[in-house]
Amino acid sequence: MTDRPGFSTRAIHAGSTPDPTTGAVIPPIVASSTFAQDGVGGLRNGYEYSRSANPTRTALEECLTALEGGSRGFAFASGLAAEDTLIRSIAKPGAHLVLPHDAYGGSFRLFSRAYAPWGLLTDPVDLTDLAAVEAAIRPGETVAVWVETPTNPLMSVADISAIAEIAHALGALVIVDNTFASPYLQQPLALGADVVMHSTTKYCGGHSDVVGGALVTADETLAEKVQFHQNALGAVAGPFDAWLVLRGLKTLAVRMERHSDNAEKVAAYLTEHPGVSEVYYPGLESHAQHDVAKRQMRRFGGMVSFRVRAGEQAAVDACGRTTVFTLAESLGGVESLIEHPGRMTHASVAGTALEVPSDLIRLSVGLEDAEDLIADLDQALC
Ligand code: P1T
Repeated sequence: MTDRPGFSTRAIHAGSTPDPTTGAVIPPIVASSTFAQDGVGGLRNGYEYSRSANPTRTALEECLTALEGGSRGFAFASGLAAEDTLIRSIAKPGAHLVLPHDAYGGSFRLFSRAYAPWGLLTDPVDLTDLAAVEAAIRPGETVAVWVETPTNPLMSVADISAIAEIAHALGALVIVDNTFASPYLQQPLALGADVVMHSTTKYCGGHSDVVGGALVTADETLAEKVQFHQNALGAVAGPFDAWLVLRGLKTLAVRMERHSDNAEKVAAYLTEHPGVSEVYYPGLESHAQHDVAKRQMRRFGGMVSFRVRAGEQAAVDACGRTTVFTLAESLGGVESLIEHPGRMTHASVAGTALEVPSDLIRLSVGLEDAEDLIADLDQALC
C-alpha cells in the first residue's frame, strides 16, 4: 500500500487484515464476552472483557479512525449512545452547549430533556449565522459547539472550518455529527473539528439492518477521556453489530456516489414540480449554503427534503401513497425511504425552537433506478 491509501482502499482494508491463525479474509465475529489470561494480568493483545475491548469492535474502530483521519475511533450501541458518552466525557453538570437550531430531534431531546437533571444548558442557534454562533459561546462555560451538517431534516450546511476557528478562539470544542454526509463526502477533522460523531445506523451500515454509533477523536487527550467513558458507561457496539457496520463501510464510497447521483436527479425533478414550494438539497445552486457545501463536501449525498404547497394533510397523504419509497423513519440504507418529520422523526421537538414545517417531507434516496423513484414520487404527489 502507498503511504496514504485512498478512501476505498482504507475502507476495505483498515482493521481487516487476514486472521493470523486461519487466514480468514473477513474479521470473525468474536462473540466471547471474556478472554483467557496467561497468568493474572497476562492479557493477549490487550483483550480482557468485551465491554472494554472486543476484536470485532476493534476492527470497526480502526476502520472508522482511518476513514475520518482521526487519532482513535469508538463504536457504540447507537448514535445517541455515542452522543451521551461524548457529553459525559467532556462536560460537567451545569456546562453549556451550543446546538444547531435544526438538529436531529433525538439529539435535542437527549441534551435538553434527558440531561435536564444534570443542568446541562443548551442554546439552539442558526449555525449558518457565524455572528450568532460567536455570540452564543460563553467563554469558560461553553464546552462545545455541536455541529450537524447537513442538518436533519432541513439540510442546512454549517461552515465547519469557520465555526472551528471561532469556537477554538473562545475555548470551546467542535463536534460534528457527520451522519448525513458520511466520511466519504465530508471530513470534519481535516476542517478543524475535534470529534466526529456518527449514527452508523445510517450510511456507514448502509443496509438498514443495524443500529449503531461512533465517535472519532482528533487527538489523544480526548481519545483517553472517551475510552474511559466508553468502558465506564458501557454502551458499546456488540460484535455482530460491529461486524455489520464494518461490512457496510467497505462499499461506502460506491454507495455514496450512487446515492448522490439519484438524489441529484430527484431534487431536480422536485424543483420543477408545481405542487412543491421548496426543495432542500445542498447540491442545488438555489440552496442557501451551496457554496459552503461545494467547498467542504465531495458531493451532496442522498437526503432530500421538500415542502408541498397543499399543506400538512397533503404531505401526510403523499407519504402514504409511494410504493418504491417505503414509509419509515431512519435513512442511509440501499432502499429509499419517505417520512413526515413533523409527525415522525421530529415529533419530539414540536413546540420548541426546533419544530419543523408541517408540510415537510423527507426522502432518503436509495440505490434503486432513478427513473423508478421519480415515477413513484410523480404518482404520489398527484
Ligand atoms: O438512531 P441513532 O443510531 O441513535 O442515531 C441518532 C441520530 C443522530 N444524528 C442524526 C443526524 C440522526 O439522523 C440520528 C438518527 N436519525 C433518525 C433515526 C432519523 O430517522 O432521522
